[in-house]
Amino acid sequence: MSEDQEWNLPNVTYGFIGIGVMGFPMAQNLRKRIPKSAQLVICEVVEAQVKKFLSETEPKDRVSVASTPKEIAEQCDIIITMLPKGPHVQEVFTNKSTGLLAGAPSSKSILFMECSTIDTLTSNKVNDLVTEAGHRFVDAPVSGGYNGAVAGTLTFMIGGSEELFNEVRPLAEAMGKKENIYHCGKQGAGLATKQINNYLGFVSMLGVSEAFNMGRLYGLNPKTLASVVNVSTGRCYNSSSENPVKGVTPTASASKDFEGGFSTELCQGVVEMALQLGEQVGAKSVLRDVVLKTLAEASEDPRCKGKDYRSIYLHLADIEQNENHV
Ligand SMILES: *[C@@H]1O[C@H](CO)[C@@H](O)[C@H](O)[C@H]1NC(C)=O
Ligand SMILES: *[C@@H]1O[C@H](CO)[C@@H](O)[C@H](O)[C@H]1NC(C)=O
Ligand SMILES: CC(=O)N[C@H]1CO[C@H](CO)[C@@H](O)[C@@H]1O
Repeated sequence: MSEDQEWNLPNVTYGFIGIGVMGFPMAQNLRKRIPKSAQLVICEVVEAQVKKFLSETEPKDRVSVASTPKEIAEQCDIIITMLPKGPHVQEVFTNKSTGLLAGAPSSKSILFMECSTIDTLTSNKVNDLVTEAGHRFVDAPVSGGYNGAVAGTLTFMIGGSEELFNEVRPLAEAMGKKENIYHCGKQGAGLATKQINNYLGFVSMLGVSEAFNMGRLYGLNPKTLASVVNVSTGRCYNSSSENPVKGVTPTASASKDFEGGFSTELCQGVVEMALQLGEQVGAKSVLRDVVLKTLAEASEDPRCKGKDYRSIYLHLADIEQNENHV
């Protein structure tokens, strides 16, 4: 079996918009796995990212650059977008002079795989416009962070019809982990799933932080506490693998003083989206106000700002430094 057959991707023209922190390695992995003779057209506002991408590919790799999303739509059959926020997605799709829909010919049906983490209402709106114009759209947010994007082991949460899911699955596999490609339901369900998971992750981290701060103030050895929690009802991913007390889990972000990872501000954005979603569907939440307030405060706290969100522990414990329990 040739490599091309292995990835089962059609020999068409691919577009990738948003060559940022996540988009860059995702587009690189895509280039490696689409057929050799297929063209990849990229579009990115930050000039330096475009230069870097081109410098890391060879002419035989068939990568070209478009200056607007419109040009991408004119040339491409499958288009992936990976953008920071809802307004960027809206602009890229709907700008009357430079947007994707301005360039998408009515003579073909383009497949849009929208990987940004944005609110479901914006995604629904864009989906409606794309569908009305005779094209196809799925929301396909990812988790796994920068490292997952580089390694090609991302998790994809996909929203759209069964038929569309089957169509985008090979694309997701080219950038993610085969076992972690999920069809979450109809359009919007991928985003809802991602946001709800992040909400739960944050709430559980908050609980772990409060618990370990109580233990600290009582004078418990955090490693012993963690060992008991790990085999008891309090156990969760974050208590066992991402303990916020430095040294309890050597590979945890606490042991790197919360450098890198999923920043408090990004976490705040996604959790806010999740809670908006909860409100839209009328889900009761007793934690809502506390969670929003805590995240708003933490994202202004120098101990947490720009750091992995698990630094919420320092904010809650009101300590400057994590003691090292190695
Ligand atoms: C569309 O794009 C043009 C060119 O980038 C920009 O000047 C204009 O403000 C955009 N229009 C909207 C409605 O955002
Ligand atoms: C549980 O806690 C200990 C700390 O004693 C830690 O080393 C270990 O990795 C934790 N995780 C699991 C799954 O046991
Ligand atoms: C709050 C917290 O630590 N969340 C993490 C808990 O574990 C899940 C599972 O991997 C992570 O995705 C969350 O980020």
